[in-house]
Amino acid sequence: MAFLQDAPQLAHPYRGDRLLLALLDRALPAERRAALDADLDALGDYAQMAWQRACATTRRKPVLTQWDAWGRRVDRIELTPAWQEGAAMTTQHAVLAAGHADSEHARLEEFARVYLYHLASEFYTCPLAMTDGAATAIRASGNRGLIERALPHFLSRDPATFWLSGQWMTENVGGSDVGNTETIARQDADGQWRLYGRKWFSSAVVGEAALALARPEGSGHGGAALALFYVETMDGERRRPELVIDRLKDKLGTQELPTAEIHLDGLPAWPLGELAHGVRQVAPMLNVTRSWNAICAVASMARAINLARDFAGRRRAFGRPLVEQPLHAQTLADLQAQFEGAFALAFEVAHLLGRVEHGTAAPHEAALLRLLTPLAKLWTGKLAVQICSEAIECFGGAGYIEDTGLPQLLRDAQVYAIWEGTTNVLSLDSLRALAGDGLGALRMACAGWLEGNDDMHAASAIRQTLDAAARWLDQHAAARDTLEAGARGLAFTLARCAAAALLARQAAWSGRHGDPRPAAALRRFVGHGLDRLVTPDADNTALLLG
Ligand code: MFK
Repeated sequence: MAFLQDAPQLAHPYRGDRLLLALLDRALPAERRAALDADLDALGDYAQMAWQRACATTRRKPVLTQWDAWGRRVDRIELTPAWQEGAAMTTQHAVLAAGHADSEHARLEEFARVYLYHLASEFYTCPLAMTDGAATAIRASGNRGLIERALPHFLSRDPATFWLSGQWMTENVGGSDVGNTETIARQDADGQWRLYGRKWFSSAVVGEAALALARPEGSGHGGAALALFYVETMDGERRRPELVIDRLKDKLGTQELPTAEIHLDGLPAWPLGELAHGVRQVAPMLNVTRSWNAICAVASMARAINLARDFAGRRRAFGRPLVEQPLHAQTLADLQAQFEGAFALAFEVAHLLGRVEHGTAAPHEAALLRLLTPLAKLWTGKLAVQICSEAIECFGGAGYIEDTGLPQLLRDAQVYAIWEGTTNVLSLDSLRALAGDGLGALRMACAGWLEGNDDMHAASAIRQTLDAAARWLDQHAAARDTLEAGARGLAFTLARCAAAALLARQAAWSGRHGDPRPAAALRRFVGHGLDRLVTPDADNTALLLG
């Protein structure tokens, strides 16, 4: 028999993930750490099973049937197995409920679950993120009626009572610029608000509720005139007739996720708060879903590296395993160092979110969270594509073949840079955060994270780069177009500085526990450079686009 190559084997996503284990050991009190173990172990088992199942079955997409045989409109969506298992997995392992528990560690404990569940869930985590965001925005609104009505469902630990919520913002006229929203909210004779319009990307159409932006009839143009509404989609077992599914999207990736185009034709709706400033009211939701986006992006990196590293031990070329080939080993180590930085930043956002929500954060940390959330989202979104691309190249031609399961990693990763705001939209959002005291908060935080660090080269590189970023901001603060043109470079620079300082904190802790690997990751990460600042040249840009 001719040579047959062994397939890569997925190491246990929880028990084999030294980063997650070390983070939880460092950050959590012993009793909380121990209580978390059973859920994480089970989610890791599920992830391993789901990977084997995906490798052994032909992939399917959800199917929309709009009409039954007798001409009735039914809009029935048949879901893939992981989606059918989603409510049970979510509630059994308290994926959402954990994040709203009464503890400063609640969000960290939630996002550890999300990290393990995400890929196995086949992006069921997308509507989960929106449900989590909806719970957060409704709580922030202080609307007692909606809090009592919706949160017990969104945070349920029982699949029979669990509800998913969507986030209906995007319309044909605006994905980024939602201030153009055309959906109208009209009050009927009984005082009931009803929504009329078309939503262009609805990823939780199988859910039971949604938060939707709409323009109350007669209010003006622009974002400030929008209001935020809560809607329910079901009437008992049937989808409400005022919600019409036009079609499912045919997407590059996330193909198990039934993303729909929908029409609202008088769907009953309830305002969360005042009938204006809907974008401000939906912001708590956006910041939560952007945190999910960052954690899910690092989950994709972890999966790609997990498989590429396993394969490097199984595959021989030119007389030895790939892992013993100096250039291949160098490539894998570079991926590992970038991943460790991204992991540290994404999970810091998660932990910080819980501490800010719980009221135990230091005074500067609310501004820090406001800045780190877009930074983590935009940087991890881009890095996930790079890492997944490089990792599938580590398999040579096999990485390009569908039924290895590897191309899907890259196709799916592309969504992280687009969902919840593109890299540029998030870079501009980081300018909003910097207009407050974001940079001061970041500098203070980095100083704290560097305490106990003994890598003087790394510490000096971080400080010098933060100084350069501060000078860049001062220099361009008054020239809005220049500031915006350079916003992406600034955001990447700040994200890399934060990640390096967080790696230094982890390296100091791990060093005391006998593990030198985080210190090695820090050296390599800083070696790749922190400064990504650019000096925008408007004349040059105009010539190139002319
Ligand atoms: C598995 C992974 C999980 C991921 C789940 C993915 C689900 C994906 C499905 C989707 O729905 S994707 C679509 C997501 N769409 C977006 O994310 C919209 C992208 N566009 C933006 O984020 C724009 O920046 C934005 C719409 C917010 C701009 O709108 P405006 O109206 O031009 O904003 P403006 O006037 O600057 O801000 C309005 C208010 O909101 C201001 O407050 P004030 O009214 O008090 O002045 C802002 O400060 C505030 N604001 C804006 N962004 C904020 C924020 N506040 C806090 N945090 C933010 N991020």
